[in-house]
Amino acid sequence: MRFDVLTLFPEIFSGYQTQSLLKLAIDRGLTSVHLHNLRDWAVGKHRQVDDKPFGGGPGMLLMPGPVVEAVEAVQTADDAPPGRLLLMSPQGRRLDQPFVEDLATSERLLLLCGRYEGFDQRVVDLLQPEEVSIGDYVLNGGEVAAMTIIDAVVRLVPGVLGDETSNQEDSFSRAGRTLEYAQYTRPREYRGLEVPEVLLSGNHPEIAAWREADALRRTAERRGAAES
Ligand code: 6GU
Repeated sequence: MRFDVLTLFPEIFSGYQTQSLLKLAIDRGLTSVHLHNLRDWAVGKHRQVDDKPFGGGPGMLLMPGPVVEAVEAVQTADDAPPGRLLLMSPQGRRLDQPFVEDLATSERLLLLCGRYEGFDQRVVDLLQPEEVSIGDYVLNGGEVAAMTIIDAVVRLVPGVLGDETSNQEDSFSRAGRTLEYAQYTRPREYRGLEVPEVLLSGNHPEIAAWREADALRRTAERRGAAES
């Protein structure tokens, strides 16, 4: 799985790339992340990438030229498949686990990050990206959203998680897409709070039933009724 990130601030990704599960995936040869600075496609003495909106209004917009040319150059740079182009935008399709699972089937994702007040509309009209939002709140730029998408997708790449079953038990991944059940480790008692007896029983059908019930209860409590 290959990720290409197009951003004005590639350095935001440096710690993430070298410190996380992503690094393990890169080291295992299961994924690669290629960072591209949009400013490399800017022209003129000032390498300008943004300008004021026609018609007035606050903030600055990313100009179409550097963005469109950057995407075209990156998409055709080598013999990698052109991939799916995602544009980070609070107006996009909201990310959830089914969407993440769908993205994880792709061989290559291109993540286009904006800053300031967004992109000139012609970026969208020409490139026809899939616009993606990570939730209904406003970020200062798409970088944190792109990192979120990479983080969620990379853990679904086969071989990235040590234990292949571990993501199937996570919140939103289980059958019915409930929240995850409560979990306990040692000690058996801590400050008067005891681990539920059933989890110590060794009775696996009973443990599975307790977990299912706990997941449903938590989901109903926190999110309204579970889906299934
Ligand atoms: Cl993808 N970008 C920005 N700027 N804000 C957001 C977002 C993306 N998703 C939620 N808020």
